[in-house]
Amino acid sequence: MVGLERFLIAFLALLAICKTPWADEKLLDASQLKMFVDELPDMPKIKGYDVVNGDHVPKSLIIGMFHKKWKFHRDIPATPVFAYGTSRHTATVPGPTIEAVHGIGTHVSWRNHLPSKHILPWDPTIPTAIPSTKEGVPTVVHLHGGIHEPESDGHSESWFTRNFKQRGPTWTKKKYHYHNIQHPGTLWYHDHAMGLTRVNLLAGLIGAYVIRQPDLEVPLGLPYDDEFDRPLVVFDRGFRVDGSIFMNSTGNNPTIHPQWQPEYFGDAIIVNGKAWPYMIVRRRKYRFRIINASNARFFKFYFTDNLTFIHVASDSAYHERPVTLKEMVLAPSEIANVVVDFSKSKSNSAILANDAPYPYPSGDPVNEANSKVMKFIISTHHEVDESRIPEKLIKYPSSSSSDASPVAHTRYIALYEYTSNVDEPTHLYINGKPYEAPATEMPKVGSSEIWYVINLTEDNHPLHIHLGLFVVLDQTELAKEDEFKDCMLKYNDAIKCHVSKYARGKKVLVPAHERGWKNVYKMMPGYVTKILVRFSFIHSNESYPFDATSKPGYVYHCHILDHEDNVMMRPLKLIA
Ligand SMILES: *[C@@H]1O[C@H](CO)[C@@H](O)[C@H](O)[C@H]1NC(C)=O
Ligand SMILES: *[C@@H]1O[C@H](CO)[C@@H](O)[C@H](O)[C@H]1NC(C)=O
Ligand SMILES: *[C@@H]1O[C@H](CO)[C@@H](O)[C@H](O)[C@H]1NC(C)=O
Ligand SMILES: *[C@@H]1O[C@H](CO)[C@@H](O)[C@H](O)[C@H]1NC(C)=O
Ligand SMILES: CC(=O)N[C@H]1CO[C@H](CO)[C@@H](O)[C@@H]1O
Ligand SMILES: [Cu+2]
Repeated sequence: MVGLERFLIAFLALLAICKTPWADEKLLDASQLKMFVDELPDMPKIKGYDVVNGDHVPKSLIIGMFHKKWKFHRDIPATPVFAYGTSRHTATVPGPTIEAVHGIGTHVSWRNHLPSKHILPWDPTIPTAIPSTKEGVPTVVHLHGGIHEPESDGHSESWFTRNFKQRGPTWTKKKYHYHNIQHPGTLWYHDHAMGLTRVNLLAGLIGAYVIRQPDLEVPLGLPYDDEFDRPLVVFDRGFRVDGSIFMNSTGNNPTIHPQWQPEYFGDAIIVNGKAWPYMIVRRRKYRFRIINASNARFFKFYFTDNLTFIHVASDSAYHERPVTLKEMVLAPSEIANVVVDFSKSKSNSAILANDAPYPYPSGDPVNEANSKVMKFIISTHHEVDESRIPEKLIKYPSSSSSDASPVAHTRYIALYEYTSNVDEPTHLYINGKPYEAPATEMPKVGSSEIWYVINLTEDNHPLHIHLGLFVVLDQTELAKEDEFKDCMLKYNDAIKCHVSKYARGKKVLVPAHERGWKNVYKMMPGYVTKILVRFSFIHSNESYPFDATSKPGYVYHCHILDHEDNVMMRPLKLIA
């Protein structure tokens, strides 16, 4: 072979192996994508029960996590994702919607079929699940809003890799048991592995779960069947031109945490796995179970024409009465159940839009791309709509402070953010404690507690408590907050720092549609939010049919996933 040919072959080989980093990182400009070109998908439905001789009986499901490609938009090349499904072929992003029936247990064997390496950059310097072999993607599934045993709660350290080859320190079993004996409502399942929650959800490990109680819900008259009662799983993503999900692999403090960034935002708004989809609707009422599955983006939803949201449930529980809203703010992992009556529209289409600044509430305003969510194309045909909005929904006892069960304990939960010498966040802690510090929140099974959540940071943190449900009682601004913060940074003790002396500023009313039982709430910066947390069912006085005190216990955390991972999460240990 002559020298020139050799040189050329070597040169071409080199070109093939070293794509320029610039080409790799070339980002897709979301504002160049055409909106409303893909139809809203309906995710596959899986029944979490069997029917034998007309009766509902428990069922066992096997749901896997698969590495595959997913089309997020007509003009975005297929994207490598991690997806839940009964097979690789049927796996979707979000995953299948699991439909359970009140009182009938669902058993799920969650199977990890993921490759040896993650598709997104993760940061080994924050407390993270790392298999001893350094091979495999740790995963563990949490059913958000579920009332079930600790062994099936998807504890962050109960992770496992492909074929259960490697298992986390608190791993106990392969098959999870969801009792489904709580009140009916909308839940969602998602990954919860230590330090990897943000990347595992970004990769696609998300899905809806609905508990239905027909004898209680059908008489309400709300839209309730497959066609008119639909989950909308909303999240934001950024992409590269090759279709892959873009996540910045350089941290904001690269010398401390090479990759971790405090909040992930993408410009493309995805609903049920499609960017800015459209949905053809009939001129009648629909019910949407809107699940905010973003890492950090808050949404403030409104319609561009005069349609309203009739809010019937938030998070997992129905309200006492419907609340009509022109706009509604949804924090990460908050759930809104709304009815939209398209017969009220004067036109043939309506755009669901968003105008929440990011980070919320004091960040950048929305742009053309992330200000639109989806489009509804409304049939011109007028029809008879048998569904209705009842005046009264469901009243749970003790949903206000006056008729609550006696309060067994009062706790102060302070949220801290720490910054580096360049004033960039390095990590966030609850009560100044790392996740590994022994549990300090140890409520009694069946008890109610008052928690004062004190936000000492500049962000709004959606706090999520596993197992328990809570009612937001009030939100009070901290006066002379700098003085109070100085004291807290020194002593980390709200009583010693006289929190009651400072919590005497402006009171912010809890919006009507957020006064019911919740499992996530937005903790306003500079405010003390007082919540009543209940560690028992809200619909009955029966005790849990499982041992809530068993290992590995539960957790509570901020639901901005990037905060939760580093490490705005603490153990929650129930005691007898
Ligand atoms: C990634 O993050 C780094 C550090 O915060 C920043 O300097 C850089 O501009 C980011 N890159 C992109 C493409 O956003
Ligand atoms: C969704 O939740 C994320 C994080 O919890 C939050 O930042 C975002 O604003 C929420 N978006 C909507 C539309 O509710
Ligand atoms: C929306 O309602 C307002 C008043 O409530 C009215 O002025 C406006 O014309 C309405 N717009 C449409 C598109 O119906
Ligand atoms: C639980 O018991 C209390 C008092 O014993 C009662 O007021 C309340 O209505 C009961 N709740 C339910 C759901 O039965
Ligand atoms: C008590 C306290 O420090 N609160 C902080 C909460 O957030 C605001 C910003 O919205 C800060 O200015 C406060 O310092
Ligand atoms: Cu947070």
